Amino acid sequence: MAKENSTSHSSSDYGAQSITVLKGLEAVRKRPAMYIGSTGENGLHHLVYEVVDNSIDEALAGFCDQIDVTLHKDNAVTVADNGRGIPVDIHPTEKIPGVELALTVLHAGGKFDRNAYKVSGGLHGVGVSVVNALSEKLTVTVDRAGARHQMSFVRGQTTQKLAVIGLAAGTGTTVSFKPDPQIFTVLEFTWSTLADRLRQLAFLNGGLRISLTDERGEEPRTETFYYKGGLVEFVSWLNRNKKVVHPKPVHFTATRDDVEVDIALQYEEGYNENTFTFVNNINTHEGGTHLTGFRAALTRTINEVAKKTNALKKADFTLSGDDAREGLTCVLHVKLREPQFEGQTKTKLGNSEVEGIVRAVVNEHLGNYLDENPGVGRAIIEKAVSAARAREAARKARDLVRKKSGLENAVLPGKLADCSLDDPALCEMYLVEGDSAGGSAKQGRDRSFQAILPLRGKILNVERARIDKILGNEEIRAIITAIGAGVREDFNLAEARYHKIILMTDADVDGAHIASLLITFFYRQMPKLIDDGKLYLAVPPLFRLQHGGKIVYARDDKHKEQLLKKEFNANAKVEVSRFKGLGEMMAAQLKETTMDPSKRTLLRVVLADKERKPTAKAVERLMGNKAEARFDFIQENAEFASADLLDV
Ligand code: 0RA
Repeated sequence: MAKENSTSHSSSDYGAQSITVLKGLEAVRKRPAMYIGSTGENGLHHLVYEVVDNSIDEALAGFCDQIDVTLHKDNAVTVADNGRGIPVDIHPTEKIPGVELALTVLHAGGKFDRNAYKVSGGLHGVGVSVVNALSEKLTVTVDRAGARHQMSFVRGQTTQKLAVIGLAAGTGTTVSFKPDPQIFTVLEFTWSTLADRLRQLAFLNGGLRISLTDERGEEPRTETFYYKGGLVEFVSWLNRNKKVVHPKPVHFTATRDDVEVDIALQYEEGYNENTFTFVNNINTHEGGTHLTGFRAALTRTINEVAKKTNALKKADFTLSGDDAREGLTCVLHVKLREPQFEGQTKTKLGNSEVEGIVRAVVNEHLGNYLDENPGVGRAIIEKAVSAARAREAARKARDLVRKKSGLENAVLPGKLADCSLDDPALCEMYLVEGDSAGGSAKQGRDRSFQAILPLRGKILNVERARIDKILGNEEIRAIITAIGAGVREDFNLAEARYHKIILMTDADVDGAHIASLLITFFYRQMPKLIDDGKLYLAVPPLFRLQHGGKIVYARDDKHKEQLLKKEFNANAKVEVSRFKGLGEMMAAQLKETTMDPSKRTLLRVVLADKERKPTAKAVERLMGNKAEARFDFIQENAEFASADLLDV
C-alpha cells in the first residue's frame, strides 16, 4: 500500500495535491462501475465517449471543428481534436499544469468552465481523469502557443512530467490510451458501436467533422461523419429508406430562458413513430419533460391546423396524440445548464421548467411553419385524419376477427384442404405459393395429418399496412381462420389447429420474398407461434439427377455436387435438370422430396436473438416502404433464410 501511494512526482511543491489525486484515482480503480457503468463492453466504449465529450465541449465553445478517433492494433485508442489545447500553464490555485489537473483530478472539468452546456449528469462528464485511472497507459499531447507538449501516465500515475517535445504549427489536444486489462473484462472495441455514437454526435453538432479509423484489420478503414445540416440531415438519414409525406424536414430552433431547443421532424408514409430525444448531446432514451412538452404541442398544433383548414368538417372526432404522431420521424435536442437526469438508466430529463419551454417553442414555430407552408400542413393533416379513421376501422376489424376465430364453428376458408385427424399436435398445414403448386401439394399430401392452403401470389406486406387493412386482406384472413388461434393480444396458442405451419415457396428470389412476407406476418401477428417453434420452411429441391433408373434430388449446388460424387459412378453421364418452381413438379415428386416426413428437410424459423432486435431490424429493412431498399436486401441476402433459421 505504501508503495502504491508513493508518488512518482519528483517535485514536492504540490505534495498535498498529489495525495488527494492518488486517493481519487484509487477510488476510481476500486469501483470503476460507479464511474463508467460497467467494466464490460459498455464501460470500455464509455472511455472513448468520455474523451470525445471533452473535445465536443471544445467544439461547443466554438474552437474545434474536427475530431479524429483511431483504433490501434493493440486496442489502444487515440482521440485528437483541433481545439485550443488543454491549458499547459500552472493553474493559479491548484499549482499544477492545467492538463495535469484535467487528467488526474476527478471532476476537474468544472475548474475551467469552458462552456455552459458541458455534458454532465448520469455517467457522462465524469472526466478524462477517470479514463486515465482505468488505462494501462495514457499519453496526452497538447499543441499550443507554438509548442508541442506531452505527458504520460500509467494507471493514472504520472510517469512523464509535462514537457515540450517540439514545435507545433496549430493547436489541439490528442489523448491516446490503452484500457487496463486489470480492470476490463472486454478489451476489444466494436466498430459499429463507436461509429453509431460518433455519427449521432456529428448529426447533433452540425458542422463538426468526426472521423473514425480502424487500424486493426489488414487495411485501415476510415469513415468520416460530417453533416452541415445537423438535425435536418439526421431526420433525412433516419428516413432514408422511407417514402416521405413532405420533401423537406421541418426545422426550428429557439432559445428561451437559457434553454436551447433544436427540433427537426418529417412525416413518412409508415405507421410508427420514431422520435429521438437528446439533452446536451445525451440520448434521453426514457424521454422526460422535453418530450412531454413536444408531444402536447404537436397534438395541439395539428388539431388547430385541422380546424383552421376545415379538415375535420363532418368528422365527429378529434385527432389523438397517436394520430398526430403516426409516421412521424423526429429528433429533439435541448441544451440547458443544469440538466437533472432521472429514471432507471438516468436517461430521463426531470427539469420541470423544460416542459413549458419546449411546448411554447413548438406551438409557436410549428404553427407558423404550417401556416406559411400550407402544402406541408395539408399533407400532415391528411395523414393524421386517415390515422384517426383507421383507428376506428381497426377496432371494428379486430372485433370481427376475434369473433370469427374464437368460435368453434368458425367457417374454414374454402381453399383449405383440411386434414382428417383433429389432434393439433399431429397436424400440419402447408402454406403453398400459387394455385398450381397447391394442386400438386393436395395430391401429394397425406390427407390424414397434412392440410394445404394455397396462397395466390404475393401476400400483403404487413409491415407497410395498418391493422385494419391487414385483417381485411382475404389471404391473411384465410391463414388466420385456418389456424384458428386469433391474432396479437387475442392469440391463444392452445387453440391452434396445427402444431406445424410450413411455408412452401419456390427456391428462387421471389419465393424467398414471399416466405419473408409470411414470416413477417407471423412475427407481427402471431409471435408466440414462432417463439414456440411451430413455424417452418419447406426445402424443395432445386435439381433432379438421373442416370438410368436412379433418380435423386438436390437442395442446392453444394448438395448437387455431393450427390454426384456419392450416388453415381464417376464416369456416369448424369442428367441434371433444374426445377423452375414448385408448380413444375409432379405430385409424387413433391411428396417424395418435400412433404414426406421421412425424407423431407424442414427449417424451423427462430428469432435471431432473444432480444429480437436484429430480426426486427432486418424485417423492417426488408419490408420498409422503399422498394429499392428492399430489393437490395434480397439481393445481398440470397441466403437470407439460413441466417435466421435453424435446420431441424
Ligand atoms: C480547459 C480550458 C480550455 C480548453 C480546454 C480545457 C480543452 C480541453 C480539452 C479536452 C480535449 N480537448 C480539449 N480542448 C480544450 C481553454 C483554454 C484557453 O483559454 O485557451
